[in-house]
Amino acid sequence: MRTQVAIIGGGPSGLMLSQLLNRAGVETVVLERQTRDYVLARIRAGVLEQGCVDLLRRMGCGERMEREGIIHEGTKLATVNGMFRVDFKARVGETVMVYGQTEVTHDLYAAQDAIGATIIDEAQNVALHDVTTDSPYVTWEKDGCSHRLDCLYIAGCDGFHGISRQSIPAEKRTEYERVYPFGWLGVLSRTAPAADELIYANHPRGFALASMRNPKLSRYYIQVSLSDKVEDWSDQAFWDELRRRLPAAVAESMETGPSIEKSIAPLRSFVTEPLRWGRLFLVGDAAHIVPPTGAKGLNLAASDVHYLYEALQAALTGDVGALDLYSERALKRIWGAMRFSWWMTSILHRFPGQSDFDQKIQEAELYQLETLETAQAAMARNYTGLPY
Ligand code: RFL
Ligand code: PHB
Repeated sequence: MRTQVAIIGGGPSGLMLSQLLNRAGVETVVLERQTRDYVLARIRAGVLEQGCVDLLRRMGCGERMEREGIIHEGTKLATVNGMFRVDFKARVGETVMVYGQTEVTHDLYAAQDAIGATIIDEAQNVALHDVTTDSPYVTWEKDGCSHRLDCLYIAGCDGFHGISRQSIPAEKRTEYERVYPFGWLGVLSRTAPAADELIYANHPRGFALASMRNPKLSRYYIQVSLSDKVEDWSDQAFWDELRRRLPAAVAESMETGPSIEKSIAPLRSFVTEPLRWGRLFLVGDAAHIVPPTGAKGLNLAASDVHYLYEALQAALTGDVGALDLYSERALKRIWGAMRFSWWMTSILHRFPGQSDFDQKIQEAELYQLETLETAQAAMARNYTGLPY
């Protein structure tokens, strides 16, 4: 089998890249380890930046998002002293779109099917070969048979635990990492959202977030200890704890119900550099992880895809030098989102062993955000998305 661009991973990064390239007449093959049902059942991101929204529109995946997505012009932040709002529209003239990653992935698969793109699921033992030569290839197994795909370029879109990054010799990459000493317990429930906008809460018992998917589907998170297991948290225990951490007026009127998904995610900041090794390019979570506090993971995947798409298109029409710029261009934006996600995480969570000094600094950060338009503008600029 032969193609122009082999794409490892059929998550949002891989599907977005495949969709853009196919529409530009470039041949691709996507290799996904899991079944499509498995990929579509994952509950993850909920907030899309304008840049991501525009990219999805440009690739012909904006129709349902336009109809069902909810535009948010600001967000709320809560502390024990009360709740305040950061108005994105007023501060920087931008908004975000609340539309779940599950829906985005669904729309991308539908669009890929409609144009007849090749997506091979349940591809086991994917391996990359001759990546530093002019004729790289990929092998995998499916249904007991071995397969080979020859290509010009490989896009590693296989997430944090994929094989693409691991295929780069350790001495050729530099990794930067911060692991946070807590996790997020997330619950999805068929209930009306607690408020009309997201609420990020800093509370002495730990961080809480009230988010949503649509007017009948809510998504909530609370900071938990890394040793906690999902089984430790009954629905009742979750709702009780969430109520304690949200402002009283919100907690009192909040609708609760059975959880339809419940999971714990650790929090990590991670970047590998560079994003290129020979003809392999890393994209999205394969290259970097942000803690979810800034809602940046999926949005960074979208900007990586945008940069790599432009570089591949240029390379395939004769300007091979464009590929040299991908890593540098993408990393500039990645580090911007790294900083913002780290900052949001550090001002909103309770850290084990946090000193009184640390506590006072956190309060001062939140007070500035509440009272200074310039601080709000900086947050709004970053939350709605740095320019591409
Ligand atoms: P994904 O989604 O992990 O997809 C990678 C795909 O590659 C497949 N794969 C392989 N395929 C073939 N061979 C192999 N060896 C393979 N190994 C893996 C996997 O099965 C998978 O299908 O990475 P991608 O495409 O780069 O997309 C990244 C996003 O999924 C991620 O950044 C976001 O979900 C992060 N995130 C959020 N991002 C936002 O922009 N806004 C948010 O509000 C937001 N909230 C979140 C989040 C992530 C969370 N969790 C659980 C990590 C909230 C949470 C709780
Ligand atoms: C979500 O709705 O899943 C969500 C929203 C905002 C975040 C993280 C997750 O910062």
